[in-house]
Parts: sequence; structure tokens; C-alpha cells
Amino acid sequence: MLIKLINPNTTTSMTEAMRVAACSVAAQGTEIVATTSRSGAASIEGHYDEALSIIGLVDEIQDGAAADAYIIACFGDPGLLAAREITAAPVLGIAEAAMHAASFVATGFSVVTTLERTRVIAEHLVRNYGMEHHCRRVRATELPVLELDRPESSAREIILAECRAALDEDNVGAIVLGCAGMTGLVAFLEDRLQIPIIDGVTAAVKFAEALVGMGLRTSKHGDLAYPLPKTYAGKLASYAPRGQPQSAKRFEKSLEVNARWNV
Ligand code: 5HY
Repeated sequence: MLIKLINPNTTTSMTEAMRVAACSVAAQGTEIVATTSRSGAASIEGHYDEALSIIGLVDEIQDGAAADAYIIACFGDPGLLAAREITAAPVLGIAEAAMHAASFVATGFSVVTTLERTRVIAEHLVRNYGMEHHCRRVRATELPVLELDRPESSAREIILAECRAALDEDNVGAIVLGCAGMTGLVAFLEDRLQIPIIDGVTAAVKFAEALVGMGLRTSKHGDLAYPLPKTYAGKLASYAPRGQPQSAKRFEKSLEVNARWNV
């Protein structure tokens, strides 16, 4: 199976760190293609960055070979539902994947994220995903996202200290890493804290494999059906939906044929 991991920010070095982490857990036969958005912010640290990152995300889903599953590798899960509208292949957000994985291994978890101003975004996701009963607290380290990308920075010590505080104060059994840029810190933190540290990039890879393995695809009945064909104006004219993509028609046809021939 082909899993396309999309970094919605434009920092290629962060994408490479995610690709390495994703490949480290991918099953035999799973090919990981990691891409970096070609338009948008170098780092996503607020509502505006998120909103404008979605065009680049859509481009990465619509351009190139169709994948069996897509991963949105930004902890805000920007454009997750819009992405699920334009493809029938499963789309995983790393925040959603990490929170579900944490809920399987601990009754309570805390999220440790970057800037204070993005903390509210993670809190919204906790509610959207029905994780209020599991997520005890979202903690900010006030670390800019790109600070995580500088090996010489003291970012990992700051994150370790915040995780320790969560362990001491939040009555939790696990920690969710609140940024794709923290993907490489799992071993460093687990060695020192001896609790499950959940990284959304690797969690999303394993959930994507599970969904594809079960033959599950995003429902096209209801709110995640392909966008209705209509005219778009201005800068976005070329993004005007044209209904069900040809590739999907071909895929649904193959499903029908297979069903009919019971293959
Ligand atoms: C992320 N921003 O995972 C989010 C983290 C955050 O560019 N990649 C980003 O702070 O919301």
C-alpha cells in the first residue's frame, strides 16, 4: 500500500524527520511517500496559518499518483474534513490518531504542544474528537515550531520538563506530543519518563495501514461526499470542484466488477 504523508507547512527538513519516523514503523509492503506543501507557512502556529495551509494540502492530495491513504502531518489536523471530501482513501490527522492511540494505553493523557496561542487549537480538537474524558490537560512549552527543527536548541530539555510536570500534576498515564516536529523525541522521552509517549506521525501510519487492511474507505454518503460541482472565482477558480474524480469513478467501477465477479 502507498501512504502519502503530507507536511502542510513548507519546511522540508521537518518533512524528512517525519518520513524517517514513519518508515521506522511502516509494515513490509507499505510505501511511505512524504511531501511538503509548496504553498503556505514555514510553520503553522495559529488559525490564519492553518487556514492558508489547506490549499497546499489539497494540492498534495490532488496532484500525483493517488495513494491508498493520506496523513495530514500537522497537529492542528488542518483541513481534515475537507480532505476527506475530495478522496475516498482514508485521511488521518496526526492529532486524532495520537489521541486515539493514547486512549488505548492509558485512561488519562496530557498533550504537550508548542506555543500558548496554539493550545486552544488542540483543546478544540480534544472536544471535536470526543476526547474530553481522556485528555486531562493541554500544556504549552512556548517553543516556536521551527525551534524543534534546530538540533542545537534546548527544545527537547524544555519538552522533557513539561512532560515531567504533566506526570507529576495531571494524573495521567501517557503523553501525546503536540507537534509533528516532536516526532523524533519518543525514545529520548520514554527512556527518561518510563511512560507511553505518543507521536501522531507513527500512530497515523499504523492506523492508516489498519484501515486500508480492513478495506475501509471514507464514506461518500453524507457530508464527506465529493464536493458539489460549482464555479469558483478569483485566485481559486482552478479549485472549482467537478464532482466525483475520474480515478474514483474507475475505482468504484472496479469495486462493482469485483463484487459482481466476487473476486
Ligand atoms: C505542527 N505546526 O505539527 C503544528 C504544531 C503546532 O507547523 N506543525 C506545524 O504548533 O500547532
